Amino acid sequence: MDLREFMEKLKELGELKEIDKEVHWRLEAAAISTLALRSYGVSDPDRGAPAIHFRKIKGYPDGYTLLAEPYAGGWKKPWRRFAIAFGLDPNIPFREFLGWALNRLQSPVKPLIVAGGEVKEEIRMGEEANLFDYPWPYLHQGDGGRYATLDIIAVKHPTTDWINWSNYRVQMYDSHRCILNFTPGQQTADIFYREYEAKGLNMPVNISIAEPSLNAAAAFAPPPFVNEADLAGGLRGAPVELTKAETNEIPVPADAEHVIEAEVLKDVRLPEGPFGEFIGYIHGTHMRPVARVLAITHRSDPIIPYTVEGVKPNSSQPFPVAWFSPALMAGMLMRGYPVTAAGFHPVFTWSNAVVATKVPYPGYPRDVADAYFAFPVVPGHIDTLTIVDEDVDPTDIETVLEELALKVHPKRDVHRLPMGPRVTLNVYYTPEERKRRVGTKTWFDATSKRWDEKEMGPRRLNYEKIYSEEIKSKVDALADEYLKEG
Ligand SMILES: Cc1cc2nc3c(=O)[nH]c(=O)nc-3n(C[C@H](O)[C@H](O)[C@H](O)COP(=O)(O)O)c2cc1C
Ligand SMILES: [Mn+2]
Repeated sequence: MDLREFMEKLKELGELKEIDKEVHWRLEAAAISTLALRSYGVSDPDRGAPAIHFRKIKGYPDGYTLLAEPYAGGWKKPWRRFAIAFGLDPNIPFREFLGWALNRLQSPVKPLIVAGGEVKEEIRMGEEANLFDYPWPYLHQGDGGRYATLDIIAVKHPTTDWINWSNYRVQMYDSHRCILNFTPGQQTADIFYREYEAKGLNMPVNISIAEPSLNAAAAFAPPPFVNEADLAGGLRGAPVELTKAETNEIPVPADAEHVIEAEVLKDVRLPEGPFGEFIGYIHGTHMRPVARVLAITHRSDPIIPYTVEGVKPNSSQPFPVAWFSPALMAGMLMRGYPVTAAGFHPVFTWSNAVVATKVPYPGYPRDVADAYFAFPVVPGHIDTLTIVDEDVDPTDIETVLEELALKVHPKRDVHRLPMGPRVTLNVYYTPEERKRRVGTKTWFDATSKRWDEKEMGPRRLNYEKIYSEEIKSKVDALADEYLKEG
C-alpha cells in the first residue's frame, strides 16, 4: 500500500475530489478544505467531506501537490478512512474496528529492507536540499510558519535496536532548518533530550511523508522499545518496505512521497509556533529543538498531505479515536482489567478518555483509574477520564454525556489525583501552571454503582431491559405487522 493506492480507494468511493485550478499554499488550500469539512460535517456526519487533491499549487512545479484532510471522514465515525485504507467495511462499527486493530497490532510483522524505491526518484544533498522547494501549507491565520502535519518522524535509540516512529508537527523555519515540536514526556522527544543531547550528541532524524499504515503506527503509543514499523506491518498484514537513507543509519519507507534527512542539534532552541493547536485554540510559542537538513529525497511528483489542526472535523481528530483507543485498550487488557472498550469520543478529542468496563466488585473503577493514569504512554495528554458501564460505546457522545449527567454523584463520583499533565495546552491552564507543568487528573465514575458485594444499583431503563423475552417476541411480531416503515 502506498499513499496513491489509498487515494484510488477514496476516489472509487467518491471520497476524493481533485481540484486542478491553481490554489495558494498560503491559507487558501487550508480554508477550502476547512469549509468543505465544516459543511459536510453538518450534512453528512458519518461520511464527511471528500479529501481534496489540490493539483496545482501557486509557485510550485506541476506535480508538486497537496492532499487535504485524507483521514477526516465524518466527525461521528472518524475511524472510517482508516477502515477504507485497510480494506474493511467503511461503515464498520467502532467496537469491531477496535477489535480488528487490537488483533493486528498484536501480530507485528518485521519490515523488509529493499534497494532503492520511489522515494529516491529525486535526491538532493546538502545546499541543494531546500525545504521551501516544496509546497508546505500555511494553515491558520496567525501561525508562526508553514508546517508538515501528517508525517512520520524516525529516530534511533543510541544503544539498542529500537527505531521509534512518531507523528509530531514540523515547522519549516528557513530553507535548511526546521523546528521539531518535541513535547517532553513523549518517546521521540525523550530519546533526544535524555539519550542524545544530555550526552552532548546531535540526533539523526528522518521525517517522512507516506501512507496510512505508517501514519497510524506513528501515532499509536506502544511501550518503549517497540518498533512502530513492525506494528505498521501488522496493520497491513505484510512487511513495510524500507530502504537506506542517504545520510544516517535509519531506514526510510521505500515508497514514501518525501523524506527529509536531518540532524537535531544539541543545545539549540528556537521559538516554535504560534500554531492552531489540536486542543482547538491558537497558542503562543514554545522553545523547541532545531534540525538541520542534510538531504531531501522524494518522488518526482511528491504529494504532501496536511490537516488543519484544531478545527473540527479534521484529519488529526481521528487518530486518538482510531489509534490511541487500541493503545489504551491493549494496556488495560495487558494488566488484566476486564474493559470492553477504551477510547476517545470524536468531540472531546485528545482531552478526555472513556473506558467502558464490567464492574466486578464495588470500588473497582478506582483500580481502573489508578492503572490508567499510571500508564507510561497515552494519558500524558489527558486530564479527565470517564469510566462507563460495559455496554456504552465510548465514541457515542450522546450516551457518554447522558451517563455523565445521570450516573455521576456530584460529590462521591468526581475524583482528583494530584498528577502533573504532560501537555498543558488546554485553555483552562494559567500561564504559571503551563510553565511549571502542574495540574490535576480528574476521573468521573459514571458506572452503575454496586451498593454492596452482590446488589447492583438501578440500571438504565430501555426497551431491551424492561420487558421479558416473552413480551418482546409478541411485540416483535406485532411490530412487523403494524410498525414497518414505508
Ligand atoms: C496530526 C498529529 C500531530 C501531532 N503532533 C504532535 C506534536 O507536535 N508533538 C507531540 O508530542 N505529539 C504530537 N502528536 C501525538 C503523537 O504522535 C503521539 O503521542 C505518538 O504516540 C507519539 O509517539 P512517541 O511517544 O513514540 O514519540 C501528534 C499526533 C497527530 C496525529
Ligand atoms: Mn513510540
